[in-house]
Amino acid sequence: IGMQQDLQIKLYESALEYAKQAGRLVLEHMGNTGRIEQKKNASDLVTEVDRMSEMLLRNQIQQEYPGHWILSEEDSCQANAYEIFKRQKSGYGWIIDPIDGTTNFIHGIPHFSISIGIVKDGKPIIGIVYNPVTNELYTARKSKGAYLNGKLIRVGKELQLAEAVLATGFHANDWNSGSRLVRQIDQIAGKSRNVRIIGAASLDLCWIASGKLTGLWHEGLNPWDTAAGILILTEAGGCVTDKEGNPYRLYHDSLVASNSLIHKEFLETIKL
Ligand code: 2AM
Ligand code: CA
Ligand code: CA
Ligand code: CA
Repeated sequence: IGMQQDLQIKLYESALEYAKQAGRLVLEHMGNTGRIEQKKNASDLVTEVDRMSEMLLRNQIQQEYPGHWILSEEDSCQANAYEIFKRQKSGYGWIIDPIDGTTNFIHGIPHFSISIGIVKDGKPIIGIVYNPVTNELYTARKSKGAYLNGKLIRVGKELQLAEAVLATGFHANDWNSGSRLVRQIDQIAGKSRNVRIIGAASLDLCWIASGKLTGLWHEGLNPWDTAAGILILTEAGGCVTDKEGNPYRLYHDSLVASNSLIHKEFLETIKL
C-alpha cells in the first residue's frame, strides 16, 4: 500500500509538471497559432500548437513511464488507442487533451486548458486541469479532495434550478433549429438563473467543482474532455451521470454534471 501511495504521489507530481510545461508552451503561442486546420468541418479545428502541446506531453510520459498507455485527442493512431482504452482493464493510462477549448485559444479568448487524467485499472485516480492564461490549476487525487491552486474546493450550495447557473456546449456541425439542445435550452432557460456556453468542457466541470457554475449538460464529449474534470468534480462533492441518470462512463455517454443537490431536478428538466 505504501509503495502504491508513493507511486501515486510521483505520478501526480509528474502530471502537474507536464501540465505546467504544456501550459507555458501554449501560452507562448497565443495570438500566433500557426496553421489552422479543419478536421471534420469548418468548426472542428486543430492548430500546430495543439500538436506541439500533445507531443510535449506524450514525449514526457513515454520517457518517464514507458509502460503506461496514452489516449490523446490529436494522436494519429487515436482510433487504435481508443479501442485499446476500451478493452484495457488493468494498468496505468493517461488521457490527455493538449488544448481543451481550441476555438477559444484561436480567437484569443482566455478560457482553455491542458487536461490530464490518469486512470488505474480503468478508474480515474488523478486529474489535472490547467488554464495557463488565468493560472487556474485544478487538481484532484482519488479520495484526497479537489484543489484550486492548492486550496480545497467544494461545489456550490444551490438547492434548486432557480438558483443555478448551468453550462452546455455543442458542436456547430450538429446544430439545427429543431435539435435536442435547442429544445432543452427552451425548457431550462427560464427555470434556471441562466445558461452559459463557455467552450471548454474540462473547465466547465472544474467551475462546478469550485462553485462558480451549478451544472453542465453536454453530448458528444470524448474521454480527453472529461477524464480529469470528473475526478475533480466528484472529489469536490459533485455528481456526474449520463442523461438517464446512470453512472457516467468515459465514452459514448451524454454527460450531466452538477453540485449533486440540483441533480434530480436538472435531469428531469432536460429530459425530452
Ligand atoms: P476541444 O476544444 O478540445 O475540441 C465545447 O463545448 C467542448 O466540446 C470543448 O471541450 C471542445 O473540445 C469540444 N468540442 C468542440 N467541438 C467539437 C467537435 N466537433 N467534436 C468533438 N468535440 C468538440
Ligand atoms: Ca478538438
Ligand atoms: Ca476537448
Ligand atoms: Ca482539444
